[in-house]
Order: sequence, then C-alpha cells, then structure tokens
Amino acid sequence: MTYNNYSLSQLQAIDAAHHLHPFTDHAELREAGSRMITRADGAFIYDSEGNEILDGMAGLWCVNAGYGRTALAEAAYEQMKELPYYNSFFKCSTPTPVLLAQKLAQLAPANINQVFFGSSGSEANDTAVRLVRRYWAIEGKPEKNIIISRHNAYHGSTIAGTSLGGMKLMHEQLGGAVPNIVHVMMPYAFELAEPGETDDAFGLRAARAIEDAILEAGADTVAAFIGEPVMGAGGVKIPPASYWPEVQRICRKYDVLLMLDEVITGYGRTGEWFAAQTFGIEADTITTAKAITSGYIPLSALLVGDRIARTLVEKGGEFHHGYTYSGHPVACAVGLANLDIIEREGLVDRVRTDTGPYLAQMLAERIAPHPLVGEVRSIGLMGAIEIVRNKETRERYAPSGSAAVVVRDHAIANGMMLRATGDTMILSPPLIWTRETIDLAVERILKALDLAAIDLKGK
Ligand code: PXG
Repeated sequence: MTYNNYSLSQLQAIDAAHHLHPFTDHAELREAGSRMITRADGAFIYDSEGNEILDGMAGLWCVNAGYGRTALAEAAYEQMKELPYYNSFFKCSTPTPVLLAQKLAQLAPANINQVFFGSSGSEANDTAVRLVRRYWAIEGKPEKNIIISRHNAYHGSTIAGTSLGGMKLMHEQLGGAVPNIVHVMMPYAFELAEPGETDDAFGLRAARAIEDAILEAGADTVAAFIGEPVMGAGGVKIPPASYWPEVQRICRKYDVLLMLDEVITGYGRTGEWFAAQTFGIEADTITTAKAITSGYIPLSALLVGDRIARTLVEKGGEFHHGYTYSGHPVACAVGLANLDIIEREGLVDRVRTDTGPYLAQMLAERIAPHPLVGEVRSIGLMGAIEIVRNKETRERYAPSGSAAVVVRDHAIANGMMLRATGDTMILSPPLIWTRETIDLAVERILKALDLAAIDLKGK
C-alpha cells in the first residue's frame, strides 16, 4: 500500500493541513500530532512506530469479533464483485439486506420482526424518532410527540442524535435542538444516590423521574422514552436491578413507547445478543449499529417492534424517509458474515458464562483495592473504573476529569488502550478476549494506576 511510504511526520503534517477530526480541539491536536494506527490483528492494534497496544475499547465499542477477520474482507470482496450497490427504494431489494433482516428478527426479542437499515447509529436514531412520531400520528394522536431521554445520554452526533442525547457540551454548540425532547436524571448510583439509599431504592427513584416527567407534560403528549440499557459513552453506567422493570411498568401505564439504544450494548456486549434480553426489557424500537459488522464497514439496523410495524405497514401509507445506503448490499454481506462468526464461535455465550464473570472478578479482586479507585463495575465485557482522590469520601481530583486522563495516558504508553470519560476509565474490549487477555489487561491497568498515583501525589 502506498500510504506506507509516508513517514509518521509526513502523515501528521498532511493530517493537520486537511483533516478535521470528530470531537477534537484542532489546535491542540495539531500541536501534539495524531497517533497513527496502521494495522491490527486479533486483540491488538499497532501504531506507525510499531507499538503493540491491547485494544480495551474494541475500536470505538464496535470490533466485537476482533481484528484480522479475513472472512469479513472476503464477504465484502465477493459482494462487491457480484453487486457493489443497488438501492432498496422504488420496490427494489437486494439479497443481503433481506437475509440480514431475517437473521436479526431471529436474534432479537420475540416482539421484534422488522428492520430499517442505515449507515450509523446517529442515522438509526434519526429514523427511530421519525418512526415513533409517525406512529402516533397514524394512530390519530399527533400530539403524543415528546420524547423523554436522560442527562448524559449519548445517542449520536447529528442534530436529532445530539438533541436526544443529554451531553451538555454538545447542546451548548447545537444552536437549536429538535423540539419536544426532555431529559431526566440518569441511574448512576455512585454519584447520585443519597447517603444510605440502597441501590434498589435509588433505581426506583431514577425510574420515577421518568414518571414525573410524563405527569408534568401530560401522558397524552408523551410519545416515548429512550435509553441506553447501560449508558456507554456517558461512563458505563449500569442501572440497579430495580430500574428497567420500573421503567417498563411506567411506560406501559401511560402508553409511552419504549425505545432502547443498543448501539453499544448490542451484539453480545452484555452476554446476550441484546441487552434487552439481559435486562428482560420489551422495547418498541432497538437502535443498533457498530458491532453489527464489528465495525469493518458502516451499517446500522433499527429493530422495529410489532406494535409500530403493524401500524406503519397496515395504515401508514408511504413513510417519507430513507437513505441512499439503507440496506447497502456490501455492508449487509459483512453483517451476515460477522454474525455468523459471533454465532459459530459462541462469543456471546463465552461473555455470559466465562469472560464476563471473570472480568468482574478481576476488577473486584485486583483493581478495586487500588488507592485511586473508588468503584469498579461491569456487565459482560463492559467495565468502568472510577478514579477518586479519596476512597472513603469519593472525593475527586480537581479539575473534574483531569485524573482519568493521566491514567489513560499511562495506560496507552504501556500498551493498553482505555478511554477516559469524566473521572471514569472505561473498558469495552473485543468479545474474543480470553481469561489470559483479561489477565494481561489487568496487569497493564494496574501499572498505569501506579504511575498515575505518583503523578497525582499532592494534587
Ligand atoms: N447511540 C449510542 C448509544 C452510541 O454509543 C451512537 C448512538 C451514534 O452512533 P454513530 O455510529 O452515529 O457514531 C453511539 C456512538 C465515545 C463515543 O466517546 C461513543 C460513540 C461514538 C463516538 C464516541 O465513547 N457512540
């Protein structure tokens, strides 16, 4: 490949001259120069300088089947030769989205049998908002229009995604959100539970914030509640066991649709195909993307429950919505091959019965005792480590978010890719990790914590 003829400094200079990155302070990036990741294999990524880094984030929560899967490359190649593109508009279809939709209907919870494809999680959430509002309009209740979401939720970066999400810094730059979206508290006991409040009591209180919002707006104006089963980008916030059953009860009571955003939790992350199954949630829509192709090619699938699908199909007429790449034949071919790998290798079962419990055990036994760590938590292969200044009081380092970045930088320098979000370190590795990979990760995380503790002394 000719790009290998460029030196790191040449690529960095060209990057700085022409490339605007997502979620980036460009002045800062151009000063530092980007890290150039040039190849990957299995559980490891490699940078242009030959450093081997254990990828604790599966790319960006997506490479569930791991790197170096030639079967996925071949699926794309074969499909591109046969039919690189045709659309699904104008009464046309192509075979791979048809077969992938069938496969997804088989894997999804029983009430879900229809799929709408796009190319990203943001697009799929845009479709979800359009569809939910369309549903109520077809049902003769267009005034049921409000969508309830949560502070710190992440639902993507388009205008609809940002509006749905609860990220303050994103809203500040939005210049006008999609109307009729309100945000309530998140189920984050570590920071929001009252002293002495049990996890279960806190979970019920967090769920009832949704009920309060419904009652305040009036149930006849509320279309849906949307939530990530486990908040991902917001810091791997795992709700108490009492939360989701109460949310479900509240949605049913007020006839409010339940929308799940499983862009991160889908495709095995929590030890079931979907977190809806892990938590026993019956949803009207499930947004999925990322690991549907293990990130090898962009694809999203909005899974649509029978209630909405029936109305749309039987009474809806034309739904004026769709993308050029809805049901892209190559992306769907890769999706089929990827799900086949995950299924054949039993990766979902492995997470549920072996690596998920082992990760939880190692976090508790090895990481939790460290002086910088205020809490560890995980579900399946999705984990969080809270960085604190004082273990007992849970006091944080100031300014907020500064300490986790120190840990992250030491982790990366020591061959461990982790993400820092606020004061939380997060972990979401490929599902191919074994107990041995988890042991290696734990060693590298401990080393990063020790080095960070030295830097943070006295701060
Ligand atoms: N919903 C959820 C729950 C997500 O995590 C999206 C929607 C949007 O997907 P697209 O494909 O449009 O990016 C996401 C994406 C981070 C980070 O910093 C997380 C995401 C994207 C970028 C950064 O953890 N998640």
